[in-house]
Amino acid sequence: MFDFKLFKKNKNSQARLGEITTDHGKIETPIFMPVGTQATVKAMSSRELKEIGSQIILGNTYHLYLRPGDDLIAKAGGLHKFMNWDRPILTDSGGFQVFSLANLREIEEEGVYFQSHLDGSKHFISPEKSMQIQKNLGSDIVMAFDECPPYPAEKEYVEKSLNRTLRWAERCKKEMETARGQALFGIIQGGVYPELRKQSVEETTKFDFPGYSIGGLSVGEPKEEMYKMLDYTTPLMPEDKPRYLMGVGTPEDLIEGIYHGIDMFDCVMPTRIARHGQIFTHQGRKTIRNATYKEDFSPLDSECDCHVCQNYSRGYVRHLLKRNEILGVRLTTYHNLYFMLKFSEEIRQAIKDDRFIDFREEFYDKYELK
Ligand code: PRF
Ligand code: ZN
Repeated sequence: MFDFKLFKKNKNSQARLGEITTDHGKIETPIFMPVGTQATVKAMSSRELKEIGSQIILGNTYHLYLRPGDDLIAKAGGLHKFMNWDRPILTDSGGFQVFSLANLREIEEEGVYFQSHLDGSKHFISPEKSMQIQKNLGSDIVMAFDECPPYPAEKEYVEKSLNRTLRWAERCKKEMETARGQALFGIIQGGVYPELRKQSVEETTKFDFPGYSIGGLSVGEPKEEMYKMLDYTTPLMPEDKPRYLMGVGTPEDLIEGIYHGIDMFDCVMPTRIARHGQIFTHQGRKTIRNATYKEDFSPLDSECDCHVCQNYSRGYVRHLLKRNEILGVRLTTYHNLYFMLKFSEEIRQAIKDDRFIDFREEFYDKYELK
């Protein structure tokens, strides 16, 4: 079971309001998806994830295949059961992680040979293998096995890679024919070359996937370049399918992505910076570890109504972080994820009320960009 309904389109931008239905429930879009690489959103229990309103989380083929192994997770009854998460899960295919983490990778037509970033052991992942792993995990949304070229990369290389990704997409689709209740998303590549993005959209959509993601962005190119590519690419994509911008998800990226018609985002940033003592506020990012906050007994963000902001002060959280107390990281993670989810909800409400453009303006007026 997989369905996408488009409820509303914003008049003065490409922002959209929609809803995805999966076997594990519905997802309102636009949405931010917390990242749970190792079958856990770091520092968050599934009860807390529900408490802050997470509708869908992300898992990673590459990491779970290496440890604890997808066969073990299958034995446990799938990833949902293994990690006690009964709402939707999206899994990335491993392609991107192999390219960014593994050592000595070798890309061939058949698939990718690589050595584990953990112990150097040798492995091979093909489109078929990635699909088999994701079938074992039992995620609701499965990503095609693609190649994400680095930035910068020669146009010739990006084109070659793009065509291989297309041939891999076909193999992924074939392998998923036997899967039930799992929707396979195609991935648009093409680097920062408009003609290649266009070709990728045209060829990938021929497979009629239930959803499409934009990959290969936020890989080191300037932000302006990423927004330019979005501006060019999303209007070429089918209106009636969800659009997912992979690995992108700061507050400002959400605003700009949604402005350009993106429905789904994921990013490790909110949880990663939380572990380094940084928090989101309506005024921008703040490093709560800094001495400035030593005697600050106000909430992390005075405009946030999360459990942490209602009950703990900046000074206290700073003390916990400085002492490396486990609770410190739990509290900053909880707040940062709540911030992203509440922010998504406010954007959905703004689209509903026909005031997305005003909302965007108000955000930039207040939020200090670094
Ligand atoms: N492909 C896949 N996963 C990804 C990316 C990609 O291009 C990116 C790029 N931002 C993040 N995660 N499969
Ligand atoms: Zn808060």
